[in-house]
Amino acid sequence: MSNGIRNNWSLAEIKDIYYSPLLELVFNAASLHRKFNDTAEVQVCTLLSIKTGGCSEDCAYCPQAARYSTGVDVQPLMQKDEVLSYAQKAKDAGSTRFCMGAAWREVRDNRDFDRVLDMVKGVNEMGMEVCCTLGMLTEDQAQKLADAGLYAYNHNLDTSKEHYNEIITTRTYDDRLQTLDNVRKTGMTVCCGGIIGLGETHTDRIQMLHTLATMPEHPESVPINALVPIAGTPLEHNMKVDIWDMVRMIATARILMPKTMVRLSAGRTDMSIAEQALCFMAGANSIFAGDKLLTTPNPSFDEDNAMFQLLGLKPRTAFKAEKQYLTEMAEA
Ligand code: SAM
Ligand code: DTB
Ligand code: SF4
Repeated sequence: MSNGIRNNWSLAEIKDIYYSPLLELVFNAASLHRKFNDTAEVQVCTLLSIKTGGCSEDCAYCPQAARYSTGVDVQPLMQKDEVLSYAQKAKDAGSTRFCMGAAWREVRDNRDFDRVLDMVKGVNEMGMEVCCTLGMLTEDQAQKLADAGLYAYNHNLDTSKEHYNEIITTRTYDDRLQTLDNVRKTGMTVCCGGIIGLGETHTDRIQMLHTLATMPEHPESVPINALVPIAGTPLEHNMKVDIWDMVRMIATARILMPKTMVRLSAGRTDMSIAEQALCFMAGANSIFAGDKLLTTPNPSFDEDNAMFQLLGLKPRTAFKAEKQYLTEMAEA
């Protein structure tokens, strides 16, 4: 707590922050952001779906769940060389983190996993922070990924424990927490956040933030996704997420977890530059770049470059936290 990072937030405290007057909330978040981070910097991550569609889970928002007809073509696991050439393109376009996603319920110990381990090694050797999101992991599988050079593992809570069963029934919240624990034990960084617009209440959002902010170590990155409603899924007619809800969520996350990378994730194609600027002001300091997320559209590199120029933002360099740590150690 001496470094200003707290893991003992109460629900009542979070509620007070979340419901504070909006401009006051943004000002407080922006002030803390300035204190803890370089506010001109935004981490640019690129996503690639390395195995698309045909997933056995029933996540009500997801275009890749086999049980909904969403028009997503099922694709087998990509070849390593093809993935590495995407990673190189992303690096050339200014991304410093490359995240590979698979529409799997969980990792299985088979040749596909061995191929993913090879991809992780390859991207790591290119000097990018490499991240995967592959579903549930055992501790042993997490260790194999860490040994291959995986920098971060993404596994979202998506919503509150209370609302979880309304969205997913094929696995439990505790399964999710167990995977996060397995990742943490290996020393890899944790990327864990959620989605707003699933039909949850404000209390659900507060509860999810409470779960994240009271973990023994805060996730190093917290993606905040706005639901991208997908035709054919149970949530296809959900209302568009209000930008003020997005700003409130980001600002609250920033205050609770001041050093965490808060990622303005899915939903940017529906936001103006002015709306995204408000999110950066409220403490967002990471985005997914490239014209596709996993299966849905995202602003192009060119559009984002123009936005960065306009707002005076610059991409964060790779492995910055580690470099800072080494400098501090050398100076101590
Ligand atoms: N299958 C793995 C899993 O579920 O952990 C990894 C891939 S999964 C697509 C990664 C995350 O994408 C989900 O946890 C969810 O937060 C997000 N996501 C999926 N569909 C979305 C949508 N339609 N709108 C917003 N976020 C979405
Ligand atoms: C995260 O929180 N959002 C990203 C990433 N982690 C894997 C995924 C968003 C997916 C949006 C729907 C799609 O493109 O399929
Ligand atoms: Fe499968 Fe992940 Fe989509 Fe759920 S979110 S259906 S686990 S790909």
